[in-house]
Amino acid sequence: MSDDPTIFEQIVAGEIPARIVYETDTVAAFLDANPLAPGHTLVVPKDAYERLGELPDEIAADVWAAVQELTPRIESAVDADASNVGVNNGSAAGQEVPHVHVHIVPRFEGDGGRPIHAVAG
Ligand code: DGP
Repeated sequence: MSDDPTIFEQIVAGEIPARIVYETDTVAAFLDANPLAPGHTLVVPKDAYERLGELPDEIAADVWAAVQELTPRIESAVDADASNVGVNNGSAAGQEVPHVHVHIVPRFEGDGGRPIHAVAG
């Protein structure tokens, strides 16, 4: 694996602009640059781990706590009815950025989107 900082480390460091919506010592969240829906947000550990299985337990807990806190807040902010919450874990699953990130994608009644179990269908 490369030692070059990931795009998301550069965002966390303030080297690449992003709309940061949440930050703690260990976790950040910012709006996705290529949103699938209004409010599409990415939650990341500040340190770069490529795969979910590499996350230390305490960091995984911090990431999930952020996802739990942010999901209803984002739904409320964009007046969504629901959300898809998911991780593309590895390139064969569509992971493009090698830094764990949880997608929170707001969903709206009748938006025509597919459920997460149909993404590979
Ligand atoms: P994935 O395919 O799961 O690795 O999703 C990567 C997401 O990251 C994709 O939805 C677009 C987003 N993304 C890529 N580069 C940037 C960036 O520089 N800034 C922001 N805000 N999002 C980015």
